[in-house]
Amino acid sequence: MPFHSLIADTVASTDDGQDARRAHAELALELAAARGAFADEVARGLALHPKRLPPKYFYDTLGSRLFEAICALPWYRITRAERDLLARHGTAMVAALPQITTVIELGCGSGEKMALLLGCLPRRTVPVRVHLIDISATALALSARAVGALPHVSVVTHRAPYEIGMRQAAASRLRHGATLALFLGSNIGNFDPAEAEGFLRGVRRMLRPGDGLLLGADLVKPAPVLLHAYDDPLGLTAAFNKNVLVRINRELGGSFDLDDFDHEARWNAAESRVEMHLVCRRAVRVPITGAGATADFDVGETIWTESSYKYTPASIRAQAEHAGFDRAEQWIDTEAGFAVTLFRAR
Ligand code: AVJ
Repeated sequence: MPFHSLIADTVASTDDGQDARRAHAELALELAAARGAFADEVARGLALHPKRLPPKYFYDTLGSRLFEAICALPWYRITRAERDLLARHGTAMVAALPQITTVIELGCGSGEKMALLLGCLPRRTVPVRVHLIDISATALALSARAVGALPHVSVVTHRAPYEIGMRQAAASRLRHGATLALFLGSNIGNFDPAEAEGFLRGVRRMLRPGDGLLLGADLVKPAPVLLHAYDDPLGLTAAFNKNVLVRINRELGGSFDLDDFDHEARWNAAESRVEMHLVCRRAVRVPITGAGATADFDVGETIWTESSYKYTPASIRAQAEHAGFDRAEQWIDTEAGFAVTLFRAR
């Protein structure tokens, strides 16, 4: 994707306002930084011990499609469990807030869940403004299509990291009515505890007292079950993991040989997280010209590409309450081990 079309995407989709020119300049800077950040984060992450890459870079076009496919695997139950909870209890979830005029989804995926919840809103004649925030153009396009087709709904897409998207959405939010923020799919699992707290505080700052946050989180379950979800017998998760190397090769002139790396999922019980790694099978030197870096690997050395923290119903509540939310209600699929919790901004 050429850089100028990144800017055009975002500008075209931000709220029309008098500040469009200033917004354009700011966005150009922010997106230039975001673009350069991939090279920087790759160079920095591969210089760490253990080597690390941020999971947000999984989601190029192919990565987003691989993730969608993972969500259909029998061993990966997060998406279906959450969808079932929303389908069964969506009406109660949205009824817990006063009239909702704004819904903001952080990491929108396919838009299916958003569409489901919007369908649960009472008085469907009141216009609802939907903000979709995602770094994946594919996810935004899918989501905007699903949500934009609904009556009385207007969609604003923000192709941006969470923090930037939240700032844009908050700046252009409607004055009247309540806002419901959605952070679903256990996306919170990618954050370590300190990051999760910082993120939740950021969401809280974007909201006003009485606004809601609907948070989906995967629960701790037996290790073999967790490992099957992150190392599936069809090899989709392995492909999803290795795709980040494909992306580095393509976008940053990397020279990873995919055959040198194996996918591995580990359950770290002490930290309550599933870790995904790419394990190097032999000693290799990998130049990445576009990042101005060379990564040297020993046999068995890994790149730690993702953490998926697993929660308990109580640990979810504790964390959000610590960040300035009151809990309204919690819905749990005990069989799949998944919880959706509604918090209210204090
Ligand atoms: C999208 C971050 C929730 O951690 O379960 C799926 C991503 N990684 N399989 C997760 C993922 C491997 C997923 N999240």
